[in-house]
Amino acid sequence: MAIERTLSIIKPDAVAKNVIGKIVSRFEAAGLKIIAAKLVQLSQADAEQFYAVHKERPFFKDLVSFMISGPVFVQALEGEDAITKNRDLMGATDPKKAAPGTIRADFADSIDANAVHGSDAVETAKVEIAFFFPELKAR
Ligand code: RTP
Ligand code: MG
Repeated sequence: MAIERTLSIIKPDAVAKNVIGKIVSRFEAAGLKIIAAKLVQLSQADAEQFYAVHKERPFFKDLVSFMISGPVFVQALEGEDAITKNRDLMGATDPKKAAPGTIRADFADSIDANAVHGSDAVETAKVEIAFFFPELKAR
């Protein structure tokens, strides 16, 4: 299996619940290393650019307003099979459908306030990591 990098965002709902540490512990326990991290308040333009792939979707406006409703904790994670591993730890987008023991099952309230974001492919991970951590040397 390949060493990969992925972008994780702990969304405003989870930051507000004070569970950054609990979520980060799950990444660490799964062998994912944090190679960059910061707490940031996204602007509307940041959130619109970050989620640009969804701009024609009906939920886009709500997604952007939610993502700027408070600070987010952004991390670049590195490890074996990091993209899939992170998506497995996160669970399904809708917490009602997320498997027990996943981050979304344990910490998310709704499909909008769903605790975490994770890159979904090698190419998107590259773009998303460069968006938040342009200083990180590409591997
Ligand atoms: P993310 O990008 O945040 O990691 O989430 P994801 O891959 O599991 O889901 P995605 O399809 O990329 O959607 C991005 C975010 O938009 C919100 N969403 N709402 N109301 C809806 O039907 C709906 N569908 C998606 C979710 O907050 C999702 O995380
Ligand atoms: Mg997605």
